[in-house]
Amino acid sequence: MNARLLHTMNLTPEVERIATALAAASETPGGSGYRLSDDEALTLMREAPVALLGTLAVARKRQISGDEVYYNRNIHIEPTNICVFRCRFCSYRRTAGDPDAWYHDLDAVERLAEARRGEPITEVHIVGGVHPNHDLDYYCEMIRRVRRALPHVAIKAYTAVELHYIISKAGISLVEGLRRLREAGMEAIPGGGAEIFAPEVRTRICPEKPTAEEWLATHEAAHGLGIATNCTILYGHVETYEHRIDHLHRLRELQDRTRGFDAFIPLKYRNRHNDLSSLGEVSLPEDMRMMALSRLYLDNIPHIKAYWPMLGIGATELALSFGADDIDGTIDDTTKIYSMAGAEDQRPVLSTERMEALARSAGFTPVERDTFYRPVERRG
Ligand code: V47
Ligand code: SF4
Repeated sequence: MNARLLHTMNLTPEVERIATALAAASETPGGSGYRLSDDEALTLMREAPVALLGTLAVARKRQISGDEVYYNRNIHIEPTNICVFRCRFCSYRRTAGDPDAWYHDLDAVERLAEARRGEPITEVHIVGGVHPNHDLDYYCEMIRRVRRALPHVAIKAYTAVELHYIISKAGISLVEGLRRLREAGMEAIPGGGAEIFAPEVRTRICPEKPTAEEWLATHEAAHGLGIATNCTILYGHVETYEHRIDHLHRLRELQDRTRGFDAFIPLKYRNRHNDLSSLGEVSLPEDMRMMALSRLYLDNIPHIKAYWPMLGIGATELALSFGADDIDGTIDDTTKIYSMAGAEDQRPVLSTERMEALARSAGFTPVERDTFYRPVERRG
C-alpha cells in the first residue's frame, strides 16, 4: 500500500502513522510484521476506516499464510446441552428435565461416530454443556469410544470450561488430567469458553464460569504437553473496545510463551433466545473490523478463523478480505449452538465445492487441511 493512497483516505495523523508502519512491515514475505501496542490497536478500532483495516489485514495474512485459505471436513458431536452453568448469552443450555434438553449417553455418542465410518472426514469436534453427573473417566471413555469408531479421525474435544470443571472435580492437576485425556485419544482442544477475560464483563455475562486465569492455565497446561489448541473471543455484547483489546493482549502474551495456539476465532454474539437478547447484534462492518484487528494484533497466532455457522456464508466470504485464512469445515448439520442463537443457517452444511468456490472468489487458493493445518492429499 503506497503512501499516496494512504493520503487520499483522509486519515487522522495517528491512523496514518500506524497504517504506514503496518504496510511497510508486511512487505517482506514471511517477515515478522509490526507489533501493535494496545493503544495503537484501540486507535485503529476507533478511527480507522474498515476498508483500510481490510487491506492491511490481508497484506499481513499473505505474509503469514500466503495465498492459502484452509477448510476441513469435520463433524461436531454435542453430547448434551444440559449444563451446570448459566451463561447469559447462551441459547443452548438447558436443565435436566426441560422439554428440549438432550443427552446422548456413551453408547449413543459411539453410534453417532460409527454412523460416520467410511466418510472422508478428518476431524470430530466434541463440545457440549457441562453435565453435573460426569467425571473425568466418563470423558476419557467417550473419547476412547469415538476413537474406536473412527480410528483415523482426529479428536478435538472439550472446551477449557468443560476440562477445568471435570479435572478440578477429579482433584488432580490440570497437567495430569489432560495427560489422561490425551492417552484416551484427545489430540486437540477447541477454543470455546474464553468469552471476554476482563472480570467486570465476565461477572455480567457468565459469572459462574472458570475465570480468565483458569481458562488460560488450562490452555497453557495443554501447550506444555504439546496439545494444539484454539482460542476465541465472544464480542458484540456488553464489552468495550478496551475489553476486547485486553482479551487479545492476554492471548498474545500466552502465545509468546508457549506457541501452542493454532487459530483464533472471533465469535460474534448472536442474540436470539437468551438472557441478553435485548442487546441486539453488532453490524457487518463491525464484524469485519474485529476480524481485521485480530489478524493485525495477534501477530504470533498463525491462523484466523471465520467460523461460517456463526457468521453466515456471505460474511464468511467477506471475512477473507479482512484477514481470515480459515473457514472451518463441512459440519454436516451437527452443531446447534448457533442455530439456536439465531444464526441464518438453521441446518449448517457446506460442501467442499462451496468452500473452495468461496475461497477462490475472494482471490485465494483453497486447501483442505487436517486438524493440525497439514494439507490433506486425496487421490482421484
Ligand atoms: O464458548 C455461545 C459461543 C462457544 C453464543 O476451536 C455463542 O475450532 C455467539 O468455541 N452467540 C463455543 N456465540 C464454540 C466454540 C468454537 C466453535 C467453532 C470452532 C471452534 C474451534 C470453537 O460458542 C462458546 C461461546 O463463546 N457462544 N452462545 C451466542 N449466543
Ligand atoms: Fe454452559 Fe457453555 Fe452455555 Fe455457558 S456457554 S451455559 S458453559 S453450554
